[in-house]
Amino acid sequence: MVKRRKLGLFELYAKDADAADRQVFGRVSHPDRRGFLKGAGLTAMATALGGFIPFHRYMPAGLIPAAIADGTVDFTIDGKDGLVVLNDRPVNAETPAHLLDADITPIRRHFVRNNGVPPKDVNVAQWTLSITGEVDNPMSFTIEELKSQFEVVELALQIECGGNGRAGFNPPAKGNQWTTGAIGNSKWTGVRLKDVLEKVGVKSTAVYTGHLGADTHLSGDPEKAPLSRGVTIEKALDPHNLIAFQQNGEDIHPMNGAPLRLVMPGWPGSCSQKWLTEIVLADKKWNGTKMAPPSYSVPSFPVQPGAEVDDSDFETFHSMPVKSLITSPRSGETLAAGQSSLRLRGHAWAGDDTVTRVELSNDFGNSWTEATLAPLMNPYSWATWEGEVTFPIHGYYEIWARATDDKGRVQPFSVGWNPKGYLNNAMHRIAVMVPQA
Ligand SMILES: Nc1nc2c(c(=O)[nH]1)N[C@H]1C(S)=C(S)[C@@H](COP(=O)(O)O)O[C@H]1N2
Ligand SMILES: [Mo]
Repeated sequence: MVKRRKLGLFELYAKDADAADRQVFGRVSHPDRRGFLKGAGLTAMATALGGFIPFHRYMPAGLIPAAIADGTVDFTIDGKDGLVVLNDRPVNAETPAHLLDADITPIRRHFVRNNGVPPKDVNVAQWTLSITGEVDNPMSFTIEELKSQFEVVELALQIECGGNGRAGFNPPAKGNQWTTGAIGNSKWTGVRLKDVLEKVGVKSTAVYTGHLGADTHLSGDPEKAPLSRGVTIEKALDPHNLIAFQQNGEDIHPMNGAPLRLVMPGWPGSCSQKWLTEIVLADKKWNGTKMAPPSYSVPSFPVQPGAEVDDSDFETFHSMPVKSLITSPRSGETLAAGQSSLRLRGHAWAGDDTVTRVELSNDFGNSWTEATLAPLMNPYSWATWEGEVTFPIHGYYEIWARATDDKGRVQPFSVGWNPKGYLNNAMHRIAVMVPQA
């Protein structure tokens, strides 16, 4: 059973009470923490508590109001809406399935997966991207130069974290407990990575890329990169990889990599370097942070749940597996009295491959009805599907969705365990109550 974790208030306040005040109530009352909550922060607190607080002027900052002290809080990220925060340092937040209903994921609904601390005070005009390593002419480009020297394209592209679905593994795997929401399909505007690589000249010795970004390590150590992944040169030269400077026609959200990021759809999201500053072409597999097993790797043979696996028995995975999501209705709906059928909608995707079919079941997988797939906006976009199920009698139902890819692979009921909790493409299910007529 997947569980959704919000940040506990005490956990939040214990880490950094000032930051907690800011997150929960929008402002810090006083830097030395002896002050009192005022203005917008007070208004936010009163709203959260459901009314005016007569003695607010005596209420110490950093005090967790008793009314919500045993609760959890939706830690808010400016410009994001409805995301469930799994961690606040580094910031990691996923999107509930019903908020991913749009064909194009709005910026405010695109999940956030950070391994470190995003850069502050980004200077867009001075931002440069260097291409180095096994190239004929190492070069640097400002964002303006990228825009003027290469064709600018816009594509709807899925980015899915390799650990999406991790919460479904038992025994649990360490790391962010993503349920289903580490997936997004925004429209990205940028230039093709392929065009830029061809301009600098790819040497025949180049077999791998390495990606570097401007975020910093949680430890503060400037020598350490929080994440630096790469892909095979064949994948890098796919014309659907973008060096992107816009998301849905607007500036990229700061947490999604502004002002410049890679979007490498199909492979784990970690390949899509945010705050991109440099791409190195290497003559062997890139050795940046989180390239080596067990990161983004699974055992090369099935293992018993909970088993210890030697690093040498891991393989780095590439394309993400076929998967689907039910985005409408949201789980837990009760139908109107007398309603005996339900229309459903969602999306499906299959890494580097193509979704050919989506099916729905309301009898725990005993029988299936086929949904209709809308045409793809472009390769590597997710596909939107629509379908209908009918209910023979009142009661509790689960609706399961499963997608099939063009290689005939079908989503499983559950996936084999792996130590780091990657690649969980088990079927998505929602609960529906059908009342007595
Ligand atoms: N520089 C940098 N790029 C990064 C990351 C990071 O921590 N630092 N996280 C990666 C991971 S693991 C994922 S899944 C995607 C998530 O992209 P998003 O946060 O825009 O949804 O960004 C990738 N790019
Ligand atoms: Mo990720």
